[in-house]
Amino acid sequence: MSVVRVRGHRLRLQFLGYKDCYDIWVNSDSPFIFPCGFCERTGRKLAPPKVLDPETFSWNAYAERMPNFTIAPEEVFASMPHSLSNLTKFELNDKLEAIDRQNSELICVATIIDMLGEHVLVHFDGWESEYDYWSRTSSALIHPVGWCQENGRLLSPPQGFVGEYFTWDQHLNETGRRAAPAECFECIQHEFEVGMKLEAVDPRNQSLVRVATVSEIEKHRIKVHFDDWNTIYDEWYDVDSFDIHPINWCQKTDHPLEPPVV
Ligand code: MLZ
Repeated sequence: MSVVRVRGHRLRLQFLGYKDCYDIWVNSDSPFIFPCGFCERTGRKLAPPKVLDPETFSWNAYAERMPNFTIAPEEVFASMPHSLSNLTKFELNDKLEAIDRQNSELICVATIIDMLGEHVLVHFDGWESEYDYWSRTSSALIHPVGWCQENGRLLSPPQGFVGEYFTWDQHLNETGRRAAPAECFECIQHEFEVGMKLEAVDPRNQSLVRVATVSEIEKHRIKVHFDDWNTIYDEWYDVDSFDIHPINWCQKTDHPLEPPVV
């Protein structure tokens, strides 16, 4: 990716060779941005710029061909030392029960398939990777094996499961994996309350951060109302979202803040 704009603490990133409609905004200390060479160093697959061959892509050769191209120095990546080691108690391939973020009424059989610092990548057994998400270990989205049974909730079995009813014992046996131990999960209760003020990224124009108010709370997410905007624009954010900030965050990080409209 390429940095195409800097706004205070936030960066607009463009996928090299792709249209700007795919651009994303991140905080400059995001744990999900890495220096060139990170994938090679850590055995991860790097998707190269559009039309280039993933087998032969090299950053140095690419930089030589492109005018005005500089490689971001390692020291600008605040989270890098964190990302290089596993700071959680999970191990790769541990099994768990996790909320499907796209169908938040479903709690499903899942596996940890990657780890970065304080984050784990949750994959749903038998499903395509489109449902995968990175989660903090403190998130209320993830639970240990047996949580649904203890809490009287229905557990969605892996896609393609055939049999009368799903049991973890059998699934762990068949996959040869362990259940993530309970101490991996350090679910922290959030302290948001309805009416609290905050600063939130506008999901419709991600370059903007607006004055906002918590309008509803759930266990793992809050509904955010943008002050003086119609409630149809209210938006849900996970409590650990990187796009919600305490008041005065914009001022402290030298980012413009959009005030209420009136
Ligand atoms: N309605 C969807 C639900 C998918 C749930 C996936 N959970 C990981 C479907 O059946 O495709």
